[in-house]
Amino acid sequence: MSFQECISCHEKYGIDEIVYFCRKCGDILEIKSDLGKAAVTVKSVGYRESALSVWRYRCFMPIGDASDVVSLSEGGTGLHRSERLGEALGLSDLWVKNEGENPTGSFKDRGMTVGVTKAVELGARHVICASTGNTSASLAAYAARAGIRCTVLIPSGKIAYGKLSQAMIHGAKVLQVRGNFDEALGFVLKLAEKHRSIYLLNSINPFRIEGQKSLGFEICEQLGGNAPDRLIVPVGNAGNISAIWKGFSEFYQLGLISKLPKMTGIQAAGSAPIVKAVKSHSCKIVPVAEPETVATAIRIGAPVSWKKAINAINESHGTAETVTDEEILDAQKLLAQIEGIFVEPASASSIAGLKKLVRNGIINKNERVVCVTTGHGLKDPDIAVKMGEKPVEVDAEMSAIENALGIKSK
Ligand code: AN7
Repeated sequence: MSFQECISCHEKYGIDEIVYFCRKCGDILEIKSDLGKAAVTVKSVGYRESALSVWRYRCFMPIGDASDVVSLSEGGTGLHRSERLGEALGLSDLWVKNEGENPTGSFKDRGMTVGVTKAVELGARHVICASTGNTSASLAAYAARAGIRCTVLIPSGKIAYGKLSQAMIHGAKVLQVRGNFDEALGFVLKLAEKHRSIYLLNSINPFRIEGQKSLGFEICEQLGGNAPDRLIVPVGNAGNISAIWKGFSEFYQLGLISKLPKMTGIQAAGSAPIVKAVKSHSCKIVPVAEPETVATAIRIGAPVSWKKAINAINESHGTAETVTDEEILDAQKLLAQIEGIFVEPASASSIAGLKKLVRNGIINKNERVVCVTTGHGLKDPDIAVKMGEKPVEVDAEMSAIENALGIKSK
């Protein structure tokens, strides 16, 4: 049987208990998976023949056998060999795992399909989250799919338009809090404690992390049963890096991979409490009161899963690095123009971080590196329009068009 466990004092809680923080010490929880069941299932024909997706890994998920899954076909995203980008950065074996290919355009769908399935299993009729945008877009879609009420709290005026449009069209109640993400999260945590019928689906909810660990599973399978040497991922609230590490670790425990990758987290320079802690060898973060970055998705000053993230980085002998807004936007353009992969600014921070770490000699040129790009570029069209070459307006005449293209008329 799987159960929930406090990451600090190891107090245990039942798998169906609604508890967000340890009642003994106040720290966050994680799921201890029953890997015995998974060990048997992964050897079966059914497993081998199932398509790559989050629910291929149902045997790793703490969901009851009788539960109907709330799904929009998540996971199974492309792992793209990126030779041209590798050449530009001086790397021989570079891959991009493009999570923008998920149903609502970000990796959050991996967590939400499991989180909302669990919510329905527990009888919840109203789900809530605070969000810099993608979490709210995803929760709104899965709540609509499940036919339950959804409320999202977002920081006012600071979320990308594509994400806001998703939460709105899926019928979520959208509250724009006059404050930043960290303040909005503070409110939803209190609300879920106070009103027990409202189920909280921020990444503090360990069932979300369970869904997101499938990102690590998929990468190993797409590389023919091997982990890469290094995994690079943008870090905001730090749920994803923790989840991917849990995925690699579980595959390792089952002998499905023979080594573990160096986990490498990238934060925006104006919002980098985890990088600061890692670089100063501290086992504690100092929250950033006023986080700032063009990558609004990761504009988070007090990441909830910081302890899990620092543990993943240290245990895997990985590292963490900051990137400036300028480096992020340059990387976004580079990836779009030489690989055809359009990602939002936060996602491009993994590419920008890679570039910096190669330049600084931290990453070896022959390492097999996987960069996770976490969200689709269309999430934030304003930035892309600002960054790209402006359209040239021409008269509706052949000669004007040829002229603009610098082609001689025949
Ligand atoms: C594109 O939507 O936190 O470190 O509220 O949207 O797991 O938080 C988004 C985070 C990276 C950081 N890339 O992941 C939210 C939210 C994109 C994101 C992150 C987010 P975590």
